[in-house]
Amino acid sequence: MIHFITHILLYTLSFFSEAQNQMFNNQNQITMTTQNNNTFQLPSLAYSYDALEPYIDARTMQIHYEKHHAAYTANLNAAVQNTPLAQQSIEQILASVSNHSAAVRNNGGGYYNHNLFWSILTPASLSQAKETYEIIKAIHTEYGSFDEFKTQFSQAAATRFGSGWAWLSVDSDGKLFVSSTPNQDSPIMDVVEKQGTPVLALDVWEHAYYLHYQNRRVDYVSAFFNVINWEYVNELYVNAQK
Ligand code: MN3
Repeated sequence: MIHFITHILLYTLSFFSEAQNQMFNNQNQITMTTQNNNTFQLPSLAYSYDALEPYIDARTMQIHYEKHHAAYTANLNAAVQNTPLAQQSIEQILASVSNHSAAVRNNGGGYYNHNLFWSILTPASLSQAKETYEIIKAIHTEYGSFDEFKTQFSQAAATRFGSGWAWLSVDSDGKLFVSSTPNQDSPIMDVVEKQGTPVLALDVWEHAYYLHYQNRRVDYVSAFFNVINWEYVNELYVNAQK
């Protein structure tokens, strides 16, 4: 009898924790694009600070999220407060960013880019580029091989002078393209050379890697490929095709 009760209890607990994870994930996705009371919220992370070790270290993650991302969020809120922008989504704001202040461009970009960056990362044990994913099929079609895509993306990340980002995005014809942007600019902004919907992002600001990698940006870029959440990148790719 006790054995039976223990069994039921364990089953109930595992069900509850599954439901909680689901809730956590959903919340994470929702906060990416919405606001509460016209205030942009720092999204919750779906993993702990040390979950991406040894590729991205816990101290870098903590400072990056709690200090850098939190500052972009606070500064964005300050920049849009009491303006019509406070009623818009971050995607809407950035799509017409050429009309807005440098504070909106830099902090709005910083807010959006980091939201995306955290969501496309996952512990190495869960990082799987499955051949059945539409995004992986498209990478093969577009670049000939996964390795060729990796080379082009890594080159974009390595050669971005100073601070910025490397991207894989979907253009208006539904095709993939690799690009890089300076500072906190992003492919969804109307100020970049080529606009698109980003599905993969890599932060190459020194604050993203210097504690662990110092000047070795190339090693950080290569490590990044171990902690990509391809399942979610695939979801973004499929949505971008609609
Ligand atoms: Mn950053």
